[in-house]
Amino acid sequence: MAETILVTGGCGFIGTNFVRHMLERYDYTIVNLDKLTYAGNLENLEDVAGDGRYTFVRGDIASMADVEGVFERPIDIVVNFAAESHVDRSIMDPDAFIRTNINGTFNLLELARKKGVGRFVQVSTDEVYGSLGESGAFREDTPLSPNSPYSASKTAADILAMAYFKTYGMPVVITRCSNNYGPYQFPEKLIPLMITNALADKELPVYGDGLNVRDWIHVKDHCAAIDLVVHKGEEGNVYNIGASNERTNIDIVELVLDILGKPRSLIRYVTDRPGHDRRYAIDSGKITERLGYRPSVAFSEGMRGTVDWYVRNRGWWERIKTGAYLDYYEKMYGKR
Ligand code: NAD
Ligand code: TDX
Repeated sequence: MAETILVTGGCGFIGTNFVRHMLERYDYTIVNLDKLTYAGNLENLEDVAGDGRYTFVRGDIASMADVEGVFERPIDIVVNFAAESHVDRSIMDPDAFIRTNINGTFNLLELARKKGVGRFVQVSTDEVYGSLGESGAFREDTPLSPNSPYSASKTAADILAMAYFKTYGMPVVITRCSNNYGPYQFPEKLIPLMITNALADKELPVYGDGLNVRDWIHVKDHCAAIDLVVHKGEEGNVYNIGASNERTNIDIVELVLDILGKPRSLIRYVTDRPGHDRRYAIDSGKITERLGYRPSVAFSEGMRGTVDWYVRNRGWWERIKTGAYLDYYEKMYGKR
């Protein structure tokens, strides 16, 4: 019988792309456990909902009962994407970040340990390393130094996962990726927020001086790297994932405006994010050398394709940018 992968958070941005990536390439049975928070959208996987190899289970990783329920079926591999993922929300209201990112990961580790799961991939982030100065890049041995409630909660989960490897010999592997972009990203994050605001001729809010640097990777390359880690990653190891595309935020915003043929006058500089990390850069040398990872999407093409996706899928983001989203937007940007 084909092995079963439990993907958590499969209705979010990266999880959606990963479920599709795996179904297209392999014969695994995939169980997607997702709470359907504001960031989870069943519409993202409508096209695979009828695939006999795919099952959706609505549930909360922070509820032990929900996790026990999903583990009633045999699970061979866990890939844990489920998280509260937006730094600004973690600053406004950290509670859910602690619950989901820490307690939720703990519940999954516990059940995976009891059931003897063969592989546990904890999808983490480069933000656990904190902020860089003008030079250098994060390596796997860079000390952990998170600065936001979001990154602190992800760091706690990483440390817990590694303790399960050291104490119980659990087959844990951790991935730490840089900033993703691509289709299905929720329009609270920089790139989709700027694309969708520009398409609606709304102001583009740039924090601080716009010179913070992020290292961008197309979500396809992130999914391909996780695929490698699922199949070839060595237990007890951390793998950084990136694509060597450092850009200032203002460069990104101007690129979006240029692709769409919209005026620079839409840009508005706003009050900075508290504790705003200045620069991220990923050294992917380890995964490249040990697992043969190579990013395949050139940044300029990836950005054009992404902008094009939001142009073609206007209904997708217009349905999101209503109700609770508008309340969030007003709270976050109204008086900024
Ligand atoms: P997202 O916010 O788009 O999606 C998160 C998904 O998790 C949603 O479907 C949501 O409904 C689900 N979820 C949230 N709380 C849950 C809970 N308690 N129980 C079950 N499901 C729950 O996030 P994303 O951008 O796709 O990120 C996925 C993972 O990748 C996260 O762990 C994040 O930390 C990590 N990551 C993201 C990036 C990035 O640039 N987006 C970069 C590196 C790592
Ligand atoms: O309106 C905005 N204006 C702005 O200037 C927003 C939403 C963001 N920014 C800036 C802040 C950051 O310097 O853009 C940069 C990117 O911001 P986000 O898209 O919020 O991403 P970031 O804070 O870098 O975190 C992301 O990368 C690592 C993801 O959200 C995390 O889930 C991932 O772990």
